[in-house]
Amino acid sequence: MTSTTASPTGGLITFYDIALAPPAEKFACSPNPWKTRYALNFKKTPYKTTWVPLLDISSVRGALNIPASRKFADGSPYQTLPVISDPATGRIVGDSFEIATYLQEQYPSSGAGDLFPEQELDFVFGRDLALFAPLAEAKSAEGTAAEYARFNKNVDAAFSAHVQLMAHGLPFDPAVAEECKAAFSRRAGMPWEVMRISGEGRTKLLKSFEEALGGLARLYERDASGPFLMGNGPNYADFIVGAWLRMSRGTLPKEEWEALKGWHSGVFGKLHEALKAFAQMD
Ligand SMILES: N[C@@H](CCC(=O)N[C@@H](CS)C(=O)NCC(=O)O)C(=O)O
Repeated sequence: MTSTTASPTGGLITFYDIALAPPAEKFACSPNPWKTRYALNFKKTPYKTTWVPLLDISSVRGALNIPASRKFADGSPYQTLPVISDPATGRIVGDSFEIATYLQEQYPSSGAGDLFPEQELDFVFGRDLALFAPLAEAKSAEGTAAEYARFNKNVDAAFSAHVQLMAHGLPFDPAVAEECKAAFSRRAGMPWEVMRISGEGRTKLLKSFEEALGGLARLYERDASGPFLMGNGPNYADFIVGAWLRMSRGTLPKEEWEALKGWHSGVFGKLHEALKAFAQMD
């Protein structure tokens, strides 16, 4: 478990999200923190956001004394956000999936209710990924949450396989942009400029992205009333997809984001629009 317990004190939950270009609220597009923001807003659990600059994540998370939730391919710890710290219980939780299961267990009937209603989430992205840091397994998932954990991993994989379309669109803080690019290049083991994809390669990868999202779109077509997987109310599975749509919106060139919203009968555009009701920031 990527969590720890301190003494309960009372007060608001602190939610740690990644600050990219200022103002942080405008450019927030990190998918895992977005999953948490959607979940917190759904649960209506009062919280305040601490914006952590990308290059400060290791020191901020390190000071919270929780283990890393991911590892780099060489086995060394990869310090990530989101993290929440809940003074009502003293719990500090440092993995988006574990945060969602924590909120459900701790605040079962708060806000809009159940984050994990029972449903089949049979979306599989079968391709092997050569990522600089393998995707994390959610260890704590049991019961209905286990189905969501599998879904989380497959959705993460489908989007991560196409993240090269997004990397050069990341809205870095101009004051530290060069350091951020250098950090990403180091991890990926290639110069920043080599990570850029354009021309025919880009057209092919976009096509692959659209196809990869086809299986996901079919789940959205199950309940034609939409815009969410189970009709007119969202659950954590919608937040997983919606969080990656936030990343796509924040990093893809405008015309590609507009196209994505229209793929597969517009299910993703409609989902993104409907999730705005759960996207408020403090
Ligand atoms: N398994 C973790 C993964 C978190 C994760 O990968 N976070 C990314 C942002 S979406 C991060 O913190 N990246 C920081 C960096 O790349 O330096 C979770 O679900 O919370």
